[in-house]
Amino acid sequence: MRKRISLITGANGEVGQGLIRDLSDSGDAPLLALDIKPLKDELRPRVMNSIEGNILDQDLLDYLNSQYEITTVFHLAAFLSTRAEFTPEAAHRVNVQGTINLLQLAIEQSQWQARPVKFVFPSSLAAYGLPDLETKAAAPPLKEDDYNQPITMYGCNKLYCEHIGRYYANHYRQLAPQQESFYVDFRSLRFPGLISAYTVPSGGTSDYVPEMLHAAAKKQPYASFVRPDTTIPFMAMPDAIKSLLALADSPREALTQTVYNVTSFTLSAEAAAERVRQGFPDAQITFAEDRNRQHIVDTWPAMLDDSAARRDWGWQPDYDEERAFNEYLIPVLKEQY
Ligand code: AKB
Repeated sequence: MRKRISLITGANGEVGQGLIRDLSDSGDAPLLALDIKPLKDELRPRVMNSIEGNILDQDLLDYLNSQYEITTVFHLAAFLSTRAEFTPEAAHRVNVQGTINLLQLAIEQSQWQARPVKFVFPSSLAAYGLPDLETKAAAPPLKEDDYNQPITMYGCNKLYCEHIGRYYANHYRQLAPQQESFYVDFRSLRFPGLISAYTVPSGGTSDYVPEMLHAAAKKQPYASFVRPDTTIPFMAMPDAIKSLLALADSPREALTQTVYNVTSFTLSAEAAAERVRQGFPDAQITFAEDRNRQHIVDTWPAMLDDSAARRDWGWQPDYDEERAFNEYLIPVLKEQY
């Protein structure tokens, strides 16, 4: 007998850790955590099994296929946008081939279980690419199909994987004779920058806000790598987890598209620094622009239009800017350090 589980790849990342906490609290299907690094000790009791391994290792994925009945895949593993620019081809392998490997696993599981496996894929505002700052300043909140011209390997990978997921959901092996219509129930969210009170992300380009917060909580000075006026949307981690779970739980018939924007509040780097100073009056925040990372963030929209998610599956964030900083980030950080 194979064991029924939900598989989480990239389990040790900031979204993975939050998802493991929430899913294990709600007592849903047992969890199988997969990550290139060993799972944090405090999360181990929350999962049925944790595996240290690479999503490019086909033998490992074959082993998982033989051992488990996987009902849902939360495929979070990825090289983030800054890290991916140092080794773009390696990022492409992990972000694209890794995703195809997981989709293939999900297809085989769907066929074996005779029902579609759910595949939940976080995409990113990095899938957008605005041509210049004037266009960014004048743009309304962007819908999913606007300005899909990313300038990073990570953004290209996310945009492509949204499409490849749609292919696996609707058109896989469409020409095969007598092919039964097994498919993967692929659903994707486009996240803004995420801010967690528990973890500092690594290798992203929206990291300046979580980094300035955690540095202030640890009484360390911080130099932001983007200019004070740099503006993109953000979301507190509890809302990110809430949105992933809400999309995963939505009835298939309610979903009119494969990819949904979700967003909470728009914030400039200076406004973020001001929020941090209000919570930590000794915070030492300066600005030292890194031209290359600045250029990446300048192509990302200031606002996302998440009306499709609100309409189709009732998405609504719990944390606006005020609540995110004053009821979640600052109090939790004060307790932590
Ligand atoms: C990154 O900065 O690469 C990520 C993202 C915006 O998806 N946080």
